[in-house]
Amino acid sequence: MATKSFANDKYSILLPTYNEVENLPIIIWLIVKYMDDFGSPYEIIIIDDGSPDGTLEIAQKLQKLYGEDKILLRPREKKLGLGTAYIHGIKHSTGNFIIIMDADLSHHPQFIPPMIELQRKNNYDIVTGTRYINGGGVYGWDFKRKLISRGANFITQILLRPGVSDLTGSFRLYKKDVLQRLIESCVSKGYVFQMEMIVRARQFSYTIGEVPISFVDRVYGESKLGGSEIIQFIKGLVYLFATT
Ligand SMILES: Nc1nc2c(ncn2[C@@H]2O[C@H](COP(=O)(O)OP(=O)(O)O)[C@@H](O)[C@H]2O)c(=O)[nH]1
Ligand SMILES: [Mg+2]
Repeated sequence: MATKSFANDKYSILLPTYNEVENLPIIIWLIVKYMDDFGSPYEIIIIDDGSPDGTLEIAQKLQKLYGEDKILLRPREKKLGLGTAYIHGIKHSTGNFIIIMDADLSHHPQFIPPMIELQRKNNYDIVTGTRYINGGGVYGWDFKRKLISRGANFITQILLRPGVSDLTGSFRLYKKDVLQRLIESCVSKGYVFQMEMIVRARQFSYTIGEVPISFVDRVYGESKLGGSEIIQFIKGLVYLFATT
């Protein structure tokens, strides 16, 4: 068997931000530390949606500090939602792999190298971080939030049998062409979007690997999950159940 060379692989890390002024310098520092150590080429694309807290100004300072080849700024005028933020980021990416993660420090960059290694080992189309198997975990969430997340995963497992343990997580590595095709085929907005991506991936017979991650609730800033998101999720689930 010929060994595949990974020398041409480049990783585009998409960081959507809305009011992450405290978190951004730390997450960037950590990504740079772990990716420089790992040694593969990468870029970080920050998609800020007009955060009123000055996230973009901090991002500009970080760009000066780390360099324009490493940090790309692709801001938008106003808050247009996560789904379109990803599409916007992909458009400007130069890597053949895309990593999607939150900027609020819930997703620790230490898990990026194991995700890349697992992808390489099995040539997976997608590797997703999982909080729900083999040493993964959730820290800092109250009972209600844990119940919502577990409940959403549990119901989806029963209805759609996607064979992946964490459907609502958003810390993932994708082959770029795979992500593009998935995003084009997804209809939902909001939190259900992450789940639909996995369900569609199964439909297209993409292969998916899982890396256990510990998810830590944000310390700074506010979550954007509200009651309407839960309703949206249930609607999306019923839709997928009826159509896939
Ligand atoms: N660009 C952009 N980023 C967003 C938007 N909504 C949330 N984010 C970012 O997406 C990530 C996840 O959001 P968060 O509120 O932490 O969701 P939660 O972890 O599920 O509570 C964070 O990095 C946010 O700053 C948006 O409308 N536009
Ligand atoms: Mg968060």
